[in-house]
Amino acid sequence: MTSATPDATLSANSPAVVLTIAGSEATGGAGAQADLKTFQELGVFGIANLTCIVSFDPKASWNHRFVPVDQQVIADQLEATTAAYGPASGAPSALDTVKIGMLGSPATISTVAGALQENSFSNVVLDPVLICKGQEPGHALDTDQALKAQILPLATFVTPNHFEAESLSGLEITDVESLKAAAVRIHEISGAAVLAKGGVRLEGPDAVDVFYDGETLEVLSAPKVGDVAVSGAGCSLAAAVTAELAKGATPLEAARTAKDFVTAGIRNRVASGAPFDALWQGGAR
Ligand code: PXL
Repeated sequence: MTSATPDATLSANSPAVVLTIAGSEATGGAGAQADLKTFQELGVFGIANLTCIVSFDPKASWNHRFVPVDQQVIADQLEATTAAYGPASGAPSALDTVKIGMLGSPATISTVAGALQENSFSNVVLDPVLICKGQEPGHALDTDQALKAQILPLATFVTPNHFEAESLSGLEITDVESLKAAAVRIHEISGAAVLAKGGVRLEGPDAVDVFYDGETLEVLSAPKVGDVAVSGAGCSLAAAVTAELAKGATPLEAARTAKDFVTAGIRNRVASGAPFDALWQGGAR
């Protein structure tokens, strides 16, 4: 097999290439499926390398049945993807932007941290999935600690929800002011741009998020659509940030576009028999 050589005729119309390293969520609301749909909708070429498979259990309160992908298989996927599209591949639109979703175990965190270190990507967007909606906080402290120690320092952009922002900052978040303080703290810890999400967890008529990158502190606000969380909102928000960064947006522009994308997707959500409806990535069409 011959290797790909740079081809100028490809460059004009060829999309940016982005990778999500994430879990499969079988019903298609969250995880890698939400990421790929978001990537397609925003006009980038999406790749998913799977870390785990989550299948909710309708016979047991929709609990999360979690199966990790074998470590060697995760490493193989990353090897194939970076060889095909990574900086060393010679591909004209090299893969430079990566999203990290659910990793799920300390072993997977080490495997993924190794791949991030080997391939200096310009943009590493971390959705620090500590727990999923409906799960109990603190069920996997070793995984949470490994994520903070090994992946957070490699992130350039991080999108914690209310619970994750409290966990990463060590601060209690009860209102917009404390959400701002948490975003600043998480930036200080990580050096990353931060989009901290209040979502439906903070009281008031608006779903409020806070962006902070060390210079600009901006409150992003949109009217709440109901008071119940929607599956895939966090994944799609981080995936939209990823797509926009890959297309050349600044972190603040990416955050604003992602917020609008998610708001439209929640307004046009898909009803589900699971406890949460699913965000529709085509909602802004
Ligand atoms: O929404 C967080 C999330 C991310 N990734 C996977 C999930 C979930 C929540 O269910 O299953 C694979």
